[in-house]
Amino acid sequence: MKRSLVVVSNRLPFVISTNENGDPVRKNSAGGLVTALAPLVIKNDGYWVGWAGNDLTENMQIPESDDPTAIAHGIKSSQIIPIYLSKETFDLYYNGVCNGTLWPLMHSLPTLAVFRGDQWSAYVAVNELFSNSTFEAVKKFDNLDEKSNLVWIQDYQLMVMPMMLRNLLDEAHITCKLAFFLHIPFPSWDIFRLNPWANEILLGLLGCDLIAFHTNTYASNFIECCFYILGARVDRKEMIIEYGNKTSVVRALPIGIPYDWFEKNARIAPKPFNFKEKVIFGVDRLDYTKGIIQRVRGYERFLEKYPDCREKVVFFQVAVPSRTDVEDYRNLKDELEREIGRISGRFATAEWTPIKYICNNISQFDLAGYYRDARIGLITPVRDGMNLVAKEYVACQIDDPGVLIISPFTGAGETMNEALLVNPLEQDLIADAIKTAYDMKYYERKLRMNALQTRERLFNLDTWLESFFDAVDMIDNFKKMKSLN
Ligand code: GDG
Repeated sequence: MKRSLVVVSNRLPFVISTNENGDPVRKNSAGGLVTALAPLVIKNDGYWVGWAGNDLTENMQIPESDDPTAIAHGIKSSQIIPIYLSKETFDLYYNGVCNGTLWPLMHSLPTLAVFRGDQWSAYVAVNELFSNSTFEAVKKFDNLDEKSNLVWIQDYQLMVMPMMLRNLLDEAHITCKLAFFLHIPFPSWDIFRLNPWANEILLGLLGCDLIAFHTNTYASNFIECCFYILGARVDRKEMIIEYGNKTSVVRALPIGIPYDWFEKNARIAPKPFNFKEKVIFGVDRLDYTKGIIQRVRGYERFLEKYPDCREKVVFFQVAVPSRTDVEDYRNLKDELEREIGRISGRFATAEWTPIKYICNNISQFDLAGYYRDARIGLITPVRDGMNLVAKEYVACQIDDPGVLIISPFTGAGETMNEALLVNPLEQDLIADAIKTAYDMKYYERKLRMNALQTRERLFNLDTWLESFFDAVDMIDNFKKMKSLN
């Protein structure tokens, strides 16, 4: 079924930069979200509202795509509604509130969060811009009375815009469902209430008909926050919230990966490692939530505790530079590099380096080869909404399967029960988990990996999209099921 659809996300599926003649060109973005949502916008002739980078100014035309291999190639410029932000506003909104306040708080690291009123005002103002632009996009729909009309808002950068948009749509008597997906964790009430703007965020989200999260834990944290902070009426069993005259349905809809793509490319990706040692592999955005420093120290403990394993393993960590405008992220990079240098200095021999480290982007195609050839996938965030890397590692274990070690403080860790689960904060446990994985016999690796693969193959990215649209189409039925107190 084709439906009228607007996707709203902080970033468009490409950034605009200017070529040597000063003309704007699209630079494609990769990543799970673009892979999932671009085909959806193309199929439905929908619109996409988002920011296209600092180079795009109001007098510029959005160019058409000149790269037929890009996932977003089929999205015409007429389907794009760009958001223009001054550098100063972007800094307050994105580096300030999104990365400096919400990111640490939502990952239950409140002491890293900075709360500043001027930044918050910019966040609200930017959300209003998004709301106004989305309203203009909705007005282009063929039928403004159609019940399947949908706006799908993505992630924590846009948490107050839903209620703004709901009010605009209601005043104009336009029929349109609003849905929201949060890609990061929703913390417990006790953490969330530390945010001085907690009420505004909850009220903003309650402008949606459907509010979806990766896990039941996040969904129930959100319901409890609405109950305790706003005093909303909630039905915990049916997962429905009523506040004023608005009713919202809450759901856990865990995201998956394009499984077949990874499995297929793992068969043809080039061989990345040319050493004989077993590879322990990690790849993450360089972010403090990913637990990279703790992981490196856990590996150090492994080398200390199991000296026989020295020179038989190499830990290969890829850290993708991220949010380099934010001081905490620059400090993290310095600290990580100091730790890697220290540990290498401590254990290296003339023939052997215990850690190899790349601080750069690598393509997902090449990554498929890294995953395939790593004996151990070591994925230990201190907190992570889902973590797609763990799922991608599993999909690429095509022949002699490796062992996944994962932190239970990730969305993925809640269901990947056949992996080795390890608390990322305890170095001894990381050391022991690496040893267990190192020693694990073929039949046990195969048994565990088969079970992990079966689940991820089934609950893949397409399944996620289907479950999302099933939930959207059931919203009106769900709302009737409430028995609120
Ligand atoms: C957020 C939430 C949630 C890896 N290296 C490069 C690269 N990758 C790809 C991986 C993977 C993705 O990036 C990373 O996904 P994660 O899930 O690990 O992490 P976040 O970026 O933090 O994503 C997270 C996710 O949203 C989805 O809802 O799982 O919890 O934090 O697909 O293959 N991509 C590019 N260059 C690289 O060098 N472009």
